This record gives sequence, C-alpha cells and structure tokens, in this order.
Amino acid sequence: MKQRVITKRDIKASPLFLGLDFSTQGLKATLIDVTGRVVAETAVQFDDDLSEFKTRGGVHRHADGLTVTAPPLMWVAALDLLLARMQKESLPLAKVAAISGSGQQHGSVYLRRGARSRLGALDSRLSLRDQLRDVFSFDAAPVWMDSSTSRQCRERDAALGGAQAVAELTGSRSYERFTGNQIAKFYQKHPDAYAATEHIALVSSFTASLLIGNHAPIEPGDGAGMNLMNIRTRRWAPTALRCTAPGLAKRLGPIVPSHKVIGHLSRYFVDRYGFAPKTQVIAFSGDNPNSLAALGLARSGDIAISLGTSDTVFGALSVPKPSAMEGHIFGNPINPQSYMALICYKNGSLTREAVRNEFAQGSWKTFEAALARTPSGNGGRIGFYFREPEITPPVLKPGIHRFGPDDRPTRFTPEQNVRAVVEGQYLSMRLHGNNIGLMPQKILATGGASVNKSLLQVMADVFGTRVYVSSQPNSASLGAAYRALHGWHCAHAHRFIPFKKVVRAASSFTPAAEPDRAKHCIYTTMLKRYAQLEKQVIS
Ligand code: 5FX
Repeated sequence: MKQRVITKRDIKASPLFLGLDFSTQGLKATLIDVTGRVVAETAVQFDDDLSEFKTRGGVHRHADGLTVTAPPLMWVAALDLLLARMQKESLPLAKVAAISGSGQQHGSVYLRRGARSRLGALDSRLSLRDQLRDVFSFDAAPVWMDSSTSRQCRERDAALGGAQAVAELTGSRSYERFTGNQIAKFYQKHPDAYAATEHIALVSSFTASLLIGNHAPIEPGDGAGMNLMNIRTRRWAPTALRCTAPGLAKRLGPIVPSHKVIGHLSRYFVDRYGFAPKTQVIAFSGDNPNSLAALGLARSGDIAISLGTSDTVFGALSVPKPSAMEGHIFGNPINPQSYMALICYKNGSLTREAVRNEFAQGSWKTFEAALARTPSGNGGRIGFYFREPEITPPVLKPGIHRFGPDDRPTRFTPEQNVRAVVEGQYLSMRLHGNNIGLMPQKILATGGASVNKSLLQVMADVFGTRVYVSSQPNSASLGAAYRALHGWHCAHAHRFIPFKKVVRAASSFTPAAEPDRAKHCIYTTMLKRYAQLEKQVIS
C-alpha cells in the first residue's frame, strides 16, 4: 500500500485531536492541535454535574466496606454533557481528526445481549442516556477501589500455580481490583446475568464503544490490568480465562495495538455535535498508560515519579520483570514492543503532610529547614511511615516504625522524623522499582509535591540520577490527545511511527536537581538495611 506523509496542506487544514479521560471523579476533555499544543480543556464532575446518580467521589461504597462500584449509565450521561458543553463553548468539533481516550483502570462494564445493535443504531435526537439505560446486565460497575475479591484471587493463584506464576503470566500477581477477579466474582454471584452478558468491557473500551457505535477492542496498556492477558504475547492467556468464567474470550473481544484506529465516529456524534464523519477513533487505554504518553516516556530508563495523594513510580521497560511482591507490568501504549512498569503507594503526600504537621509545625519551610539541617542517611536512622494500609509493600495494618543505626527500634527527634519519611519513601521506590526492572537513567518528577526543591534533591541523591520537572501536567486526557495524534499519523503512514517523532511537545523537561555522588553511595549502602528492616516490619 502506498505511504502517505503528512503534508503542509494537511497542517494548514489544522486538524485537532481530542483526548477524553474518564477518571474516578469526572470526565475531562483536552483538545490539541497538530503540534501538540493545548487548544481547550472542558470537564464534567460526576458528583456535582450528575448528582442524581448520588456518587461520592464518583463512586458508591457498599456496606461491606470492600465493594466499590460506579453506575455505568453515569459515564454515558457524562459524555453527552461534556460534548454539549464543548459545543456551547463553540469549539470547532468539525476539525477533530481523531479521538482517543483514557479510563480509570481495572473497572468493568457488563453489557447484555442486544447491546451491540443498540450501540450501532443511536438516534441523534435522543440522549445516549435515554437510549442506553437498559443495555447493562449489571448496573453497578466494579471499579479499581474495590477490594472484595480476595477469594477469587486465591482461586486464581491456586489454578495458575501461585502468585509468582500469575505475575509471570499476566504482569501482576492477583489483585482484588484487577478485572479478571471481578469478572470471576460476577460470574459466581450472578450466573444468570453472566449468561445474558454479550460483552464485558473496561471503562476505557466501554467509553470508546459509545463513540464507534460498536463493542470496542481492548489494548495492551489497559488489558494488562486484568490478570487475564499474557503480558509477553499481548493476547488473552487461555489458562487465565478458563479459571475465571466460561465463554470469556468471546465476551472480551480482541486485543489490538494501542495506536490502532478502531473505527470512525458514529453518526450520532456527527449529527448531534457536528463532528466530521471521517473522525477516527484510536483505541482507548488506562489512565496510567495515558499519563506515560503525556510525559512521552518511550525509552527504558526514563521514569516518572508522581508525588500526589498517592505516589506512583512508572516508566517504560524493554524487558518485563514481573514480581509477586510489588508493582505491575502493563503494555506500553506508545511503543508496541515495550512495556511499562508501575508501582503505586498509598502513603504519599498525605503521609508527608502528616509528618510535616506533627514535626515541622505544619510548615513546608520548617520541613525544608529540617531536611537541610540533617545529614544524608540520617546518621543510619531508618523510618517506615504507614499511616494508611500500603500497597507496596503489602501492609494491612497501619503503623510507624523507627530504627536506629543498630537496627533496634528507637525514637527520633522531629528533624530526624522529617528526613526519615522522605528518605524512606525514595528508598522504597528505588528498592521496589529495581525489583520490577525500573533502573532510572533520568527521572521526571510530577504531581503537586514536585514543586518542593528539597524533596527533589533527596530524590536525585537516593537514585543517583538527575531529576527533571516538566512544563506539562501529568494528565491522562493530554496523554490520550497525544495518542489520538500519534494514531492518526500511524494510520496515514500505514505503519508504526515512533511516538516522539510526531509528539514533540511531550518532551519539554527542565533539570531540577543534580545527584551528589558521595550522598548516593550512602543511600546505596543503606538500601540493603532498608530492605531487611522492611521485611521485618511487614512480616
Ligand atoms: C492502577 O493500578 C490503579 O488502580 C489506579 O491508578 C487507577 O487506574 C486509578 F484510576
């Protein structure tokens, strides 16, 4: 087939690219131009804008304290509301050449028999919500905050040869929030509803299906968050499907590359909102894979540390190193040969803030002064601050543990507590990141706390790596817009084009901290003790 290169005429026609992010709390749209520049952003908040669904933080928490779901019809209604807002803002939707999207990971949507034909025959005079209210075989979609499937996780481990075997096959050990375990629970609790289910989608693929008017395929970035996909072949793993529920392969549909055009925008959106009929829809992915795309992390060795409510460490990886102890390996949404690794910590900013409040008079200035006054390595003191149950390492019972240089429990001065919480968090990221193959050569710090220079200096010293900050926010909707642009270029060229070639805007990083070699050596020595003490604390 003849290759078509993007010409000056194409650029003059100035197509736009739309990224949609269905996060836990709301739906956000980012519109960019062909250079990657942000043209407009629009958002809908589920709790406030769709209050009739009675969610808090976008979810329903059930009485058992473990089950957390969201009404899928709310996501349907949010899409109409968002597009109507964009239309009201007179945004040139007719110029959108391609759309991609992002969804909170792991959540699942169950569609009953007949749903496909309903999606394909939408009437633009009626709302999506009115036409799709009864397409679900389960009107409570389990989301990533759900932890009600421990039994199904143990069953998966037993069927597949243990936690490490599950990790080797699917990229992660069995996690309660992972979709396969949620599907197993649905099948076991509601066998009749399962039998009546025509298709099971992720939040990402479900929202893509609304746009193309058909069931949408899953891609390897989000597909890896299910405990069902073979992480190396990027296909469903038959043994993992078999121990989940019968007839699952046909209900899940295919897995396609992340940059693939999965269809064109359905007539509904063309007639109702004025999009062009040729608008391409590129496979939707999860929020973390899309954040990776927003930062353009295509190469092994580039990692991002997001210092937010929860801290996350993620990066591209060429050789997967799954671990039953920590982290996840997902498909890399911007490089089909590569992977991404992700570690998620619950004790992030809120834990740093709690230490600041208790030991630094609630002031970041005092906190920074305490860091400046204490030596790197804290005189051999090591602290573990689990104010919340932790994911990495797995800790159910919150607690604070302080050890002196002789590895015995001890008390710290306020200043020592400040240094211990910061050093402990980065030592943990280095330890567990290395365990799943994240060997940073360059760190990009993002998230609210990345404005704090002294935190970035300790980060550079612990990892022995230069730390950069980005002018781009760590935003999944921006990543989705970049992926729309990338997928559009690949489709025009009829081949895969390296992401960085077409999305140059994603690489504006500025250096923020240089590592000090002597301090880095102190942390390297300390890491072995940290690992041993961590084992002691969690056992
Ligand atoms: C990742 O594994 C997670 O569970 C979360 O980051 C969700 O994707 C949040 F939406």
